[in-house]
Amino acid sequence: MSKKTHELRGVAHTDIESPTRRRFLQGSAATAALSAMPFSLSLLSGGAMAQSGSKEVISGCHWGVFTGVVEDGRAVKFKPWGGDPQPTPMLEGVRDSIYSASRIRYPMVRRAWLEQGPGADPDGRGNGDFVRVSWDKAIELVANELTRVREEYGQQAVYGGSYGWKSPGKLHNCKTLLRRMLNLTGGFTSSIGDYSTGAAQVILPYVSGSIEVYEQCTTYPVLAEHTDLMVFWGCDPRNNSQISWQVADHGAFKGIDQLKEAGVKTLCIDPLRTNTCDYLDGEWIAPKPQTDVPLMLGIAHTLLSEDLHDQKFLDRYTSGFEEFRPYLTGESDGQPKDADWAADICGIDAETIRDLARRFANNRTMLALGYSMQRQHHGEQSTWMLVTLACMLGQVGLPGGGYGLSYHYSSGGAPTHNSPIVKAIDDAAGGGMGGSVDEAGSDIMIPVARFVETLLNPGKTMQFNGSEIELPVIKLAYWAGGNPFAHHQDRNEMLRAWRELDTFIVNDFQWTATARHADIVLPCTTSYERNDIEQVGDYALSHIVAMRKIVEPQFEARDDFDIFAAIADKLGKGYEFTQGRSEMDWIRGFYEGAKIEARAKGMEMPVFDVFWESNKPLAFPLEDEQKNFVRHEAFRKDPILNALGTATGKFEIYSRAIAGFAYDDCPPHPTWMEPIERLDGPTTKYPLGISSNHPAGRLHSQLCGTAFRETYAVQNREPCMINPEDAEPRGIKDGDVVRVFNDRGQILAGAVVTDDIMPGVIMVSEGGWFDPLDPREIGSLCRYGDVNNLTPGIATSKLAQANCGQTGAGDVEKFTGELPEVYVFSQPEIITKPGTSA
Ligand SMILES: Nc1nc2c(c(=O)[nH]1)N[C@H]1C(S)=C(S)[C@@H](COP(=O)(O)OP(=O)(O)OC[C@H]3O[C@@H](n4cnc5c(=O)[nH]c(N)nc54)[C@H](O)[C@@H]3O)O[C@H]1N2
Ligand SMILES: Nc1nc2c(c(=O)[nH]1)N[C@H]1C(S)=C(S)[C@@H](COP(=O)(O)OP(=O)(O)OC[C@H]3O[C@@H](n4cnc5c(=O)[nH]c(N)nc54)[C@H](O)[C@@H]3O)O[C@H]1N2
Ligand SMILES: [Mo]
Repeated sequence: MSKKTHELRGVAHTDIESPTRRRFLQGSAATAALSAMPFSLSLLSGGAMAQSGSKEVISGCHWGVFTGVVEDGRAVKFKPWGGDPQPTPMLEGVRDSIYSASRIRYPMVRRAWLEQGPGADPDGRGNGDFVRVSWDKAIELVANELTRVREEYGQQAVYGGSYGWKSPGKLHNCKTLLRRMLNLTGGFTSSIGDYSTGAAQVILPYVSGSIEVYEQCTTYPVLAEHTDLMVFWGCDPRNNSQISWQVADHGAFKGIDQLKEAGVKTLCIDPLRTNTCDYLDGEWIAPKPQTDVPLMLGIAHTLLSEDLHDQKFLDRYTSGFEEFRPYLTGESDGQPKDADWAADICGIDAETIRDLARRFANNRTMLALGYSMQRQHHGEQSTWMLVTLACMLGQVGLPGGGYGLSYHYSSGGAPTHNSPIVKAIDDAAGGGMGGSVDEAGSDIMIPVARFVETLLNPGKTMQFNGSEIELPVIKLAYWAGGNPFAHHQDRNEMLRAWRELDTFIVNDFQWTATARHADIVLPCTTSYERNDIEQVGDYALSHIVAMRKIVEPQFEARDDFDIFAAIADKLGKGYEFTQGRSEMDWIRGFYEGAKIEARAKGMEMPVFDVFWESNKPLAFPLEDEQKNFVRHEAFRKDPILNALGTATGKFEIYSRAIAGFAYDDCPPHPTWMEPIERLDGPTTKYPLGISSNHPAGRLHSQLCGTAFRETYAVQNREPCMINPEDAEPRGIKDGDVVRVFNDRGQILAGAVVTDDIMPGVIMVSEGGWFDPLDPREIGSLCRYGDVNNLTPGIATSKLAQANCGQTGAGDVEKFTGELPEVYVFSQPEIITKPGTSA
């Protein structure tokens, strides 16, 4: 173990943590019998209050732990926490989100809806014609409308699926709070799955027995010690682990440094030269997007034909290779999936493909896969084929070998600390800390990315993962903590579908396109205007952090908790919603629960008030077992005792269950099927592949409305990466405004001409705010650059019904017309002529 690795171990990286307390926590872990030993405040207090009028408050957010510097009631700076190995520059945008021009100030109702009732002038949505109302009025409108829709159409007509990344925090989880309110007041239609791993999380239980995508990978310290070849396959931890679902620990940055230090050879298979590739001086291999399955098959074919595959592993730990083999060799369909065949499709030459197979087999190789490849038409196949490839290599369960599915996500691979789990408020459907079991729950769930299809096809039957769903009639949708007018594909199809709704209600703190397309808009607080509690690191669980309020709520913003409590109260369920507890009662309760669990693990956490006042995250120890975690090691050691959760207890390269569904778009073993469109696809009309990666300077659409946008926007438009080979013939120069288009839609964007993207592909990040030139016109030009005007709204397959955000083709031209002003980052104003919406 190198010295560096040793120093990085555990909690030793923080200069803010009190060494005394650290030793205490670690010591107590060793000697389970310590009784509660209160810490003296002097040991812990962080000097939160400086001179009058100025204070420093520690808190946490998706972007990490930080200190809010407050002067005269205003947050003037968010300083990164000293214990953060690599703070993200986005923190400055996070602070600005409190004060940005796009902040929603008051409850607002769309004029046509208010004056003429639900469903009025549905194509006027998005035209900016809102009327300010009082909170009392707004709550009453929402409560009455919920009642009306449930009475007229049934509870399923209320959609509360409300997907989105909201803000972290165990209490102010607006998505859970929305469901809590809806459950208590009469039920609703909910959603299942997510946009992130919609395909992988459905297929993996058949393949490896669990969803895997959100589970721990072999840790970075193990990789640094044992891995010869690290393959980042559409996987960019240095971009994507800037944020976490909980509070980011940024452990992936430390991990990447460990790889660098150890001199691990890295290979990046990606249409883009990624940040991770650059930083590690990695070898860059750029296949055409959406053709990784052929590339993987070409490698697999080489392994088999050169006898480099591990037959013993396949025999002992997998089932179904014999059913897959004839497909691979071409015996079953006359087409060997060899390197030459693969080269024609993916654009990597055959000799390179054969060489990859040999290098993978002759080295300790870790295949780290991102999620983009399964966010594509037939996206189930890439994940399945990657696991198959790893099984053929036979290194699964060995230190530093096999595959990992979350190295890029929330710092997967950062070792897990010995920490209790802090519980959270629940949706009241199943009892727990709130609610009673007899309340009506959500009995209909639709796959999350099929909401638009549902609106357009009520009553239709849909296949989903071996079952049939009858799509409900939906008349009211309520969103809190998500931005569907950014995250969902095929914006214009979505606009058509939205016209089916009587009522669309949104809680948010900023005027996103989603809020602009709502009928009732309720302004919520940012998480910097309320108190909460959260864990640091989704995988690392290194600390518990008090998310302390930094400033008072702006304008008339209210906490989602209070908003939903008020609606529940109007509907006679106020007490059931709050349980009579205040914000701090709930937070204290969650902490106390964790304290009990910690005690069972032999650790004594400080009493709540001491923790809360300390103004410091509470650190938990890291033990060797977790530090040296190797994924699937137990299964490899004893595949009977530690059988996988699949039908056969082994990795399934052929699935009888999937064969039983007989889906034409999801065969029973990994298979290459052409997507509806791709770069150089046989039936693709447009010349360029469109990628829509997760943005380097945002969390999806979050922060797009802040000053941080200026660090990357081009003439105030979303950047569009394009290779010089594609830019030159089109007369496009770096910094030009371009129009990107296909048959589904059109957007403006700002050209970034660069060799970091392969020829034939352009990249516009997801999450740019939708800003239609004429909101009434479907197909109108988006002024800012919402890439989901261009992506297809189709499902990956009947198995997962997941989204295909990373599928698409189109073209680009230099924009020569008069450049329209971008409206979407300011307060709404009436975009069509006044009066036309009324
Ligand atoms: N083309 C394409 N599309 C994609 C993707 C892609 O790769 N390509 N990726 C997909 C993926 S993986 C995801 S996860 C989705 C992300 O889609 P979303 O999760 O919908 O995106 P966010 O921008 O995070 O939206 C969160 C919203 O919640 C609001 N919010 C934050 N905190 C609070 C709060 O406390 N209360 C309330 N009421 N609101 C709050 C924010 O202001 C913001 O408007 O996008 C998907 N869409
Ligand atoms: N900074 C930042 N980090 C984030 C997020 C964010 O919005 N901003 N979002 C978070 C969320 S919710 C999620 S789900 C994850 C998403 O994690 P991912 O889905 O893995 O992220 P993407 O950015 O879509 O794609 C990752 C890489 O895949 C490459 N890629 C795209 N298409 C292909 C392909 O066909 N083949 C190959 N080989 N590579 C391809 C892209 O060029 C990119 O480098 O990220 C998380 N992290
Ligand atoms: Mo995601």
